[in-house]
Amino acid sequence: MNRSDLLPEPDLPKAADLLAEGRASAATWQTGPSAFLSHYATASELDYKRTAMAQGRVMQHAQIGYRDPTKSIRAYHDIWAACDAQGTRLDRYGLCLDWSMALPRAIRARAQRGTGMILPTVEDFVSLANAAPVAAHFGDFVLGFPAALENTQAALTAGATAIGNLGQYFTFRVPGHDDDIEATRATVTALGLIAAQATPVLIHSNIDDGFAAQFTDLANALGMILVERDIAALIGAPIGHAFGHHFSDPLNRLAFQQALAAEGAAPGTMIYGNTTSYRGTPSQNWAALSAYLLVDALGQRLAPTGHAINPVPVTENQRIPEIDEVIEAQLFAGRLIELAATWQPLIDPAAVTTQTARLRDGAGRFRAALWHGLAEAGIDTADAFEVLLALRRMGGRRIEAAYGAGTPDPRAMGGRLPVIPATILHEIAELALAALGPNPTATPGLRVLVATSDVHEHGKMLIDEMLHRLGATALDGGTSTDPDRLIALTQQHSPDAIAISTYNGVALSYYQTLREGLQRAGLDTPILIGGRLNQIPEGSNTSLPQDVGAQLAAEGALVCREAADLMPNLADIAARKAARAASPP
Ligand code: B12
Repeated sequence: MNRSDLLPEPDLPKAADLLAEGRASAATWQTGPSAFLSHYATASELDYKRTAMAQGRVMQHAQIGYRDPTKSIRAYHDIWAACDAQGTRLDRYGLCLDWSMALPRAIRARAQRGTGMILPTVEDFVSLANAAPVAAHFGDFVLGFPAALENTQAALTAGATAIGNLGQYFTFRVPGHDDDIEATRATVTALGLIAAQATPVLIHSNIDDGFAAQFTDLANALGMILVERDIAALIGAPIGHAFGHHFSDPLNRLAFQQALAAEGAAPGTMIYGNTTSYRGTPSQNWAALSAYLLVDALGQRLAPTGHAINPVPVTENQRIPEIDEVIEAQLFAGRLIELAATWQPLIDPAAVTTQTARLRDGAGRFRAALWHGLAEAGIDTADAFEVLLALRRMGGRRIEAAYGAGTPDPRAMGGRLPVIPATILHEIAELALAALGPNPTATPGLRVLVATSDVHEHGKMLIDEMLHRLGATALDGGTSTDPDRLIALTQQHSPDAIAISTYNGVALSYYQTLREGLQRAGLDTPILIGGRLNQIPEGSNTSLPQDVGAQLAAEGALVCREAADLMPNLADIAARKAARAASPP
């Protein structure tokens, strides 16, 4: 990799100027008071976390963000009150902004909306974050996007002292917006504002939103945390990480947490729920919840890192959870934290220590190789703007292949044999085998263009794997691919079918734009669509998206509720292709 490929622009902004601009705006934008800060007489969540760590108290995190702001405010208050009444302390809320919030107010109205919360004004941030004495964590769609500065200003005014999400900066894309220089400029300026606050404000980064979602090796995920910490040091602000979405194996979950403790990467923000293991009914998901939450509670007891633990409601794989379901999960966590103490003697410290050492060793090598590689490529490693933009443009897959801790091996998925394989890879392979069944009918010769409408790419990885096993060709349509790009790729490659995996509550509008564009281009390529087939109806202020499967089918989409639906659809497409070949027009 070299500078001219990564940063060909002659006049990039300088980090020092942007940080100075951000620092200067601290004269106007300061951390406001909040119900949380005054209730606990603390200056910031960082101080509060340090106190909890010293006391050995395990903290709790809940994720909320409904489209209807009044419902979000009600949730903010009622979840805290219900837990408080039962003696369970809810420490923090992760506030889930909608992805349209990633764009500045001036142009937000024309942005595509997802399923999350829209807070139009600074006052809306303030009203929400003061509805109960719980720390407000603005963790999504703030840092990393064109609206980073104005959303950070609003979050600070609301008294939030944890703001993110640096992980999203590296991997997320807002539909129709590809100006990465603008996103980086806004992010670095916002970081300058954060660093200049009189009270410490944590930069939050969910590593599973970032490159850890793409890496095949957990050691590299830990290494990336260390690299992001180095970047935060360039900025002069503390950083706290979240992890956990993609870790289903308890030993690795505990070892990763202990490695963070040993690296002094604490306090962290929260440990995310291992929600990829929610695949069943609510009753089955309670088992998945207990399996990850118990080890998270134990980790905080054994070596506190200040991460709050996150009991994700068991309906999360079906829909956005309701307020009473969040309360239920929190009360469950409160009791589980108490019971966790009795499990402590069952932990094998030697096994955890060995795994922790392997992780740290690999992470250290990744960190050193990545910094060395950046410098060698001609990137100014003292300039946060250059480093951030170069890493984002390299992307997780290239970074892992070039600088990963594992031994190079062209047959391995990430280009290297992982030091500690990411569990999601095994899980996808298992899902593919289960969906294919014992004797799947092969469809050799079929070429399918596979893409996602947003950042969720496990569905795509699964379909790619299944196509491969069926002898078909999976053409890479990319992740977060706009319909226009997919139309261009269809014209270029003439696939037999397009397969889309979509999760962001845009299934119908995405399909309609794609279908119309293909028609205009004179193409009638079959479109298979799966994932979360829902959408909040346009103009509706209800908080929950509605299923659009029937509408999609009525408009000609091949609706796939499960991965196994791929096979009958492919068989039909193959049969029609064979018939066309037998009797050409
Ligand atoms: C993992 C995950 C993430 C990861 C994704 C990492 C990655 N690189 O893929 C991360 C952490 C990055 C993430 C981010 C977000 N996520 Co998310 N995420 C999930 C989660 C936990 C699992 C989804 C998944 O990968 N499943 C694995 C696949 C293989 O299984 P499956 O979904 O059951 O799919 C089956 C079928 O549908 C089928 N299938 C899927 N696609 C296709 C396609 C075809 C053609 C076919 C044939 C079949 C098929 O195959 C599977 C097996 O049968 C779900 C919740 C859950 N437990 O389902 C939320 C979820 C999808 N996320 C959600 C949201 C809101 C977000 C965010 C907006 C949150 C935020 N505020 O930041 C962001 C997205 C931002 C963006 N720019 O796009 C919502 C979507 C809400 C909705 N539409 O109703 C969910 C449902 C959580 C929730 N209940 O709120 N997420």
